[in-house]
Order: sequence, then C-alpha cells, then structure tokens
Amino acid sequence: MTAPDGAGVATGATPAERPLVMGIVNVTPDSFSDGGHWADTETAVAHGLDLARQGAEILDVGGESTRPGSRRPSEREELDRVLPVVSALARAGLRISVDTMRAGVAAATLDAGAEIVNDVSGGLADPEMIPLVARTGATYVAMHWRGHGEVMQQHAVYDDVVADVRRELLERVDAILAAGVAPERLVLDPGLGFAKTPAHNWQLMAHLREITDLPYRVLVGASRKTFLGRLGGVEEPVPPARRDAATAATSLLSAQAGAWAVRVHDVPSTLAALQVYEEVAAAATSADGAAPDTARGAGASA
Ligand code: PMM
Repeated sequence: MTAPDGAGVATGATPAERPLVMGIVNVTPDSFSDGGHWADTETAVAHGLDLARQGAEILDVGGESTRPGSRRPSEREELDRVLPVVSALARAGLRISVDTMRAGVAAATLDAGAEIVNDVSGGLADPEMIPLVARTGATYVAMHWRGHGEVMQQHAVYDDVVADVRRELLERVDAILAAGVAPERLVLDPGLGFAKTPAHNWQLMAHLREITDLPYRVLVGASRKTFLGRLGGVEEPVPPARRDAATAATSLLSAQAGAWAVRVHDVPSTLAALQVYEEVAAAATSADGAAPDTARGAGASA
C-alpha cells in the first residue's frame, strides 16, 4: 500500500491510503516549537536530510516564524534563510515545500527546485502570491488565516469555528481558482493554532471531515502546538519537544478523517501512528480474519 503522491489527486486520501508525512525544517530563531535549532544553513540542511531518512516524503522549509506575537523578518532576511536550504535539499532529490507568505520568496525557491508553496495566509498577505502560483503551476497550500502573528489571537472569535473556517477557506478557494490555479494543485489547511483557542483546535480536530469532504486535498498541522501541551488540564504546558506522542495521535486522527498530508516536527512517531492506521485499514478490508501466516506480521510473537 502506498501513500498518494499528490499529483492529480483531487480529494482526500481514501481510507486505505495513509497521509504523506511532511517534515518541518524551520530555519528561524523563534518558531512555535523548535525555534533556533536549525537556524543556520548547514544544520538546517542536515536536519532536512535526517527527516527524509526517517521517512518524510516532503520537507517544508520556512524562514519566518508565525508564532503569535512574533516580528516579521524582511524579505531579504527570509530569503537568505531559506534559499540555500531549499537549493541544497532539492539538489539532493527531495520534494520541497516552501513555507512563505511572500511571492518573492516563493518565486526564488520554486526556481531553486521547490514544488509546493505553503502559504499560511492563503494568499491574503501578499496580493502577488496567487497570480505567481497560477503562472508557475506549483502546488499551493492555502491555510485558514486571519492576520499576522502580532495580532492573530485577537481574531480568535467565531460563531461556529468549524463552519466559519470552512466558509472562509471556500472564499479563498474562489479567489484562488478565479486567478487560474488548477483545483488539483490546491491543498487546504484548517490552520490549527492560527487565530484559534485550544477549544477551537479541538473542535476542528473533531470535525476535520467537514474540511476533508471538500473536493480538495487537506494538510493538517497540529505538531507540537500549545493545545497539545495542555492535555489533562495541566497548569504549565509541557514543553514542545514532549508533545510528539500527542502529535502522533492527531496524525492518526487526520488519517482517519482522510487528510492528504500531516506537517510534523518528529517523523518517526507520526510514521509509526500512520503505519498503525495502514495496518488496521488493510486488516479491515481483508476478506476474512484468518489471514495466512505469510501475511505481513506473521510469526509466533505477538
Ligand atoms: N503551522 C506553522 C507553520 N506553518 N503551515 C501549514 N500549512 N499549517 C500549519 O499548521 C502551520 C504551517 C507553525 O508551526 P511551527 O512554528 O511549529 O512550524
């Protein structure tokens, strides 16, 4: 059983297909959860190669932290961070997504070999972005977004978060398709943690199907976000690096909801969760419960 490669896939994964694993390479001093670790070119490239060896099928390279309250780098700073990393990882034959809200950064990194533009603003931050994506034919991730980091949490007000996010995403879809982007190039993302409270994120996780039922691929980015650090109602959130088991659980739930890909910091834990999903999906569709010993998982041990 293989994961869908995305080309020409217009809908979410069918139950037996697991989502692709998108490994995060943040070349930033201050991201949500791994800020500073991979801030120079050499360590970022080495980290990307590691994630690919661990099984990431796409690497998402970003040079701007979107953390609530963060300061935006200049376009020059952002480009200096991501361009050498994208070039090196693309030269290594890896499938690269660039996490940027700027058309200039997207254009330069697409030229350097990136295939996917991951725009957390869904085209709202830079009016040149959607025309650029339409011209280049790149795959485009449009995330639900209501404003830059310094103001986003003021916008965490919804009548019904699932219905509102779905409707606002569909408004972006209209603008994106009207500009000439092919529907099969489009990926939607509910934008967990962006202008959302923990309760909003849980609602979106609970009702992901309302997004994956749309005729577009869906990416889910729950990895290490604060709502996963507050499980059990703890006073002090657990540190980001200890949120990978919870992240893997969200990856499994995303798979069940039919997501096309999950964006994660820790690849092995999510891959294991998705392999559990694949095995269960395969067992559920096998003809009977008495699979021969030659089947996968055969052997005396439990
Ligand atoms: N989250 C972050 C950054 N980029 N892109 C998409 N498509 N979806 C997300 O949820 C998303 C993103 C912030 O997380 P990080 O700072 O830990 O990378």
